[in-house]
Amino acid sequence: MHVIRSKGRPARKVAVATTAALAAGLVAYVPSVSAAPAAPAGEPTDIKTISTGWTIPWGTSWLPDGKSALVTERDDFRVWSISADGATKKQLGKVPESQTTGGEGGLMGVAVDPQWATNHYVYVMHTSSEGNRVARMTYDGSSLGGYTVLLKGIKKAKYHNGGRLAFGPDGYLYATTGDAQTKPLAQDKNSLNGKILRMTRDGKPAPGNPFGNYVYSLGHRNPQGIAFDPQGRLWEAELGDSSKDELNLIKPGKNYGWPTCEGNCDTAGMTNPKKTWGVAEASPSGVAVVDGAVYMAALKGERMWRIPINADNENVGTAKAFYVGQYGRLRAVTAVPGAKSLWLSTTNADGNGGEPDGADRIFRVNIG
Ligand SMILES: [Ca+2]
Repeated sequence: MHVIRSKGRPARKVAVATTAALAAGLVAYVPSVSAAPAAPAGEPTDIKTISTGWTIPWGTSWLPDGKSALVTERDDFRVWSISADGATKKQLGKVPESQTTGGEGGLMGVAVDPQWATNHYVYVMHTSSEGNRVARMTYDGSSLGGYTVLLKGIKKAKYHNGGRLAFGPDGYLYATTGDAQTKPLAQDKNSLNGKILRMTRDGKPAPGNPFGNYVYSLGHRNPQGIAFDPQGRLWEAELGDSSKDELNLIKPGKNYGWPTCEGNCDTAGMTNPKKTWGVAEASPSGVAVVDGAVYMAALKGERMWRIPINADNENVGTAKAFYVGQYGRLRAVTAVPGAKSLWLSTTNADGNGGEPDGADRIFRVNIG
């Protein structure tokens, strides 16, 4: 059974005392100037809105100089530039040959080339008429152009389109692809679906890939965020079906289980996740690594998870949730270059969130 993961969003929890309750002396009045308790070291200390007026901002990628970032909007295929302080927002253009899937497809991930200063390349993953594509464009600091298809023929579906892009420390581009609601594709090494792919800047399979094609890892249902830690390890968040979402540590050629396994299992040849969650408390999308932890944005779970990781072993620590129910569906989380900070964005203006166009926003979260 395909489970549509995002319906029935509960009402926001309102964290302020009512006037009536205050008047009745039922709750203590806490002056707004009082200091909040200090956050433990390495945890988020404060969050503030830096940009509003967005409609399903799906992907974020920083320019290497850290002065601005690119942000995609899923359903109108726009790419924006936004300054590091959030004050300046400029529409750069639309990604050509894009369309939605009436569900989760559209303009999804974006990755700025680490060598952008010399090649001006940016990469997007988007849905088109024949399926999902990875495409390369040029952005010279003022406008977006030069659309070149790097990889097409990734099957699309209403749901399970994957869609996130990231450059590895090896200089290759990684992309997550969903099973396009066709489960066996995830186990087919010759299919582009249900995979993490690894390719060159020109869209060729990267040298050293485990099966001699684009496939880097397999057995994924709807892999979402990917992020590398300072040790060069690749962490991935994945939407399970009806029971378990996953945080995986990705290694080349490994099989992450779907559809044989969802969450942990004992099947030979399948690699178990490092952490699982019930789908109501997660349904993850983006991930980022900052200061010894993976941060994972949750859609249905309406929270941001912090999962401690270790530099010298593959164990993960106890996950802790932040902002539960406060801001709605959280989609992208991105490390801010040169700072112990994150950008975090909502997608409440989609069919699942039910809020009007323009209702989404981007936050900056500082880490203590
Ligand atoms: Ca799995």
